[in-house]
Amino acid sequence: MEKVKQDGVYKSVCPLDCPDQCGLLIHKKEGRIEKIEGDPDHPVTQGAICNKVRNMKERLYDEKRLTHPLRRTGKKGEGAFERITWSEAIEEITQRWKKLIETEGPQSILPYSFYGNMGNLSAEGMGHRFFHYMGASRLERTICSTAGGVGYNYTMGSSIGTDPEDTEDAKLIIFWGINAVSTNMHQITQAQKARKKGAKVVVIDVHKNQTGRFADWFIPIKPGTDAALALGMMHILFAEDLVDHAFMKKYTVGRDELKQEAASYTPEVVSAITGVSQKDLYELTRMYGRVEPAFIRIGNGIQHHDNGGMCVRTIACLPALTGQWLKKGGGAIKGNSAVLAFNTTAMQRPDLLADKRTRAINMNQIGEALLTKKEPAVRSMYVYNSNPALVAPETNKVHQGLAREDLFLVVHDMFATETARYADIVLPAASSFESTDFYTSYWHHYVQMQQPVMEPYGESKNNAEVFRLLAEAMAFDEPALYEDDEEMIAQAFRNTGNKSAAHVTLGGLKQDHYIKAHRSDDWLEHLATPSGKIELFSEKMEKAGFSGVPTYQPLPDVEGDFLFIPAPNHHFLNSTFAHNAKHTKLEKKPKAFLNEEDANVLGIQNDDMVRLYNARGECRLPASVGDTVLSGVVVTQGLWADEPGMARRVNDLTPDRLADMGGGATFFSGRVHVEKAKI
Ligand SMILES: Nc1nc2c(c(=O)[nH]1)N[C@H]1C(S)=C(S)[C@@H](COP(=O)(O)OP(=O)(O)OC[C@H]3O[C@@H](n4cnc5c(=O)[nH]c(N)nc54)[C@H](O)[C@@H]3O)O[C@H]1N2
Ligand SMILES: Nc1nc2c(c(=O)[nH]1)N[C@H]1C(S)=C(S)[C@@H](COP(=O)(O)OP(=O)(O)OC[C@H]3O[C@@H](n4cnc5c(=O)[nH]c(N)nc54)[C@H](O)[C@@H]3O)O[C@H]1N2
Ligand code: SF4
Ligand SMILES: [Mo]
Repeated sequence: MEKVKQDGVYKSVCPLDCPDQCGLLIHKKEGRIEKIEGDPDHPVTQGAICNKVRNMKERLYDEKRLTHPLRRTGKKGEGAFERITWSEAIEEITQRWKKLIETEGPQSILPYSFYGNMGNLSAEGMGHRFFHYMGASRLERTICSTAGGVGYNYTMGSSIGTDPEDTEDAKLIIFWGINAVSTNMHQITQAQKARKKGAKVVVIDVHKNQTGRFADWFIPIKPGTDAALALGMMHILFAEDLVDHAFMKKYTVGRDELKQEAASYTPEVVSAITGVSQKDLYELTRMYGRVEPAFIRIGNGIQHHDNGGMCVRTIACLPALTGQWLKKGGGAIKGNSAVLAFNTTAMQRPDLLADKRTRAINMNQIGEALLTKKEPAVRSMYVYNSNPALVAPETNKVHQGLAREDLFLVVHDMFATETARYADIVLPAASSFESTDFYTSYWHHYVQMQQPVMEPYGESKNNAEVFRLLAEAMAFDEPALYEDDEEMIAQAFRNTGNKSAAHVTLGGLKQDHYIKAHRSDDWLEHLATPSGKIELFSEKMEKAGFSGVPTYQPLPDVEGDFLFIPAPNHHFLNSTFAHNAKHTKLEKKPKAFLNEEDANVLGIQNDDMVRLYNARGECRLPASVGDTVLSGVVVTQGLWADEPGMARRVNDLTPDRLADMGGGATFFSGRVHVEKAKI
């Protein structure tokens, strides 16, 4: 293992679940990290980082950080614990698991994890091997972008799009359902460069937030109606012959079917559905049809809806109609992870799972899974890299499930999160800066390596280390469970089946730090769709029970008067930083954005406390009244820490219905009632 770096300045990488995956410089003095800044040598992020991570030091050395294992002494959820040693913790966990495996079978144990640390060893590595070998229930990791991912793949074959470094050459940039000023700041930097060269920036969103304010033209839209807008654009593109026939002939299948479908989406129909005026629809479409290169940044917001998969599948067709994929900087990005695809099979070793029929539980319905006790009941859960008590839909249900007396809960985290409060055993997690790992961005095309730059904080250990200890105590006799970090990284880049990353090796990463994938110039000719082309019509979709051509499906109209969009905020990253004083101070306070017409009707003024409620629960937040949202819409920002007496857990209100594709989450398709709070 590499020795921890001593005083000096070291290259590092941001571990957070953020597309930018910035290169960092860590300044170490007298054994402590004294400053974190951007690395000017990183080809894409070029030394600029967000405020969150500039203040990351406060989080790494926060006095609330866990330093040693804990055992619960009070009631579940109370947060009363006593200190125990690592060997006591490992012994207790494995004794309980051995017994459960004997009496109820390994599927009574469920790992629950996400990308709290995007390192691939952390999130895609030993945990998978360990639980596969055990035969535990599997987790469908669907909370973030699967609906849109599946939808995009129906059109384009895989998660591949424009190289973001080229987008400064675009002349039209559309941010579609993405709050990029907060969530993808270097795409904004590219837009600024493009703008200096004459580009126009359009933002299509349900909330005029920082990104809407950055736009040259902000187009407000009714939530969940974007597929109709895209179809309306296609209608006009075909009608006015603004399409690129030669491109479509060579690179697509299904243009006649699409043209026919789009015919019914007249400007009149589309305007009524979306709330976008016919005039604006024509103007947007003609701009998109005539200005090139035109680039669309497809965000996560449009796919956290019941119809989110189809929505992304539909928008992803637009660049093919106008041939933008061949213009440098044109096209679209939903994600780019296929460009850096590594050998996940070698990392996760699904072959270790003896029973291939082992059940899988959708993480979006974790509350339901804990409460309904489908056979075999989940009797133990091991949570790492995630905080389901705050981030999952229908958190009221999740809390009830976590409070079950017969659930043996282990939480491995850097902080005593809302989830950890229910744990029987809490394990302290080492941060990414205390670990070895490799990072592949899902936006830019670079892979980076992290080597330890900080001593483990207290007794904390990283994810892989804990799984090795657990494997030993379980007496698991499988060499793959004991491999070291560097061996695993080396394996990740062997036999990847991905030519773009064929030159990436462990040695190379150690030496060069930033390695770019080489996407072949003719990538558009070898897409991973069944036809190898861009599929405007998809037989595969028909077989899966969808319409083969893009189509618009309205959101279900149930549960409340207002569509409720609980989006992320600027200074937190999901619930990460929500517990850190510095970041909450910067973010100030949660707000519920309301349209002033609605507020007038309800007698609500700026800063009044409002009560948002539906059959699932309620929240109380200060109102922000204005014209940033359309009438009939309420937007909040951020997953705020759950403090006693403060009803601000927005996910108490969100539905655990699944999206149309990939079992994705529908965070933004819920509805609420709104009233002035009586306090
Ligand atoms: N600061 C910060 N950065 C983050 C995160 C964070 O929490 N904070 N989270 C990270 C993660 S895990 C992810 S997945 C990404 C997500 O980042 P984004 O891709 O930006 O996605 P969201 O922020 O979920 O939603 C984006 C926008 O979609 C809008 N929206 C919601 N519904 C609709 C709709 O029906 N139509 C349209 N047109 N717009 C709609 C919302 O108002 C919001 O402005 O950001 C990452 N980066
Ligand atoms: N209302 C609403 N809810 C949402 C969203 C939304 O837009 N609106 N966004 C959704 C999306 S897109 C996502 S991706 C999910 C994200 O949900 P989560 O993946 O749960 O993200 P975080 O809340 O950031 O929690 C990550 C946890 O991992 C811990 N952690 C960090 N590094 C390590 C490590 O190395 N080891 C271990 N063991 N733990 C570590 C952190 O301390 C933190 O507690 O939230 C979803 N929830
Ligand atoms: S959170 Fe995103 S923008 Fe901020 S430093 Fe990390 S990768 Fe860069
Ligand atoms: Mo996400």
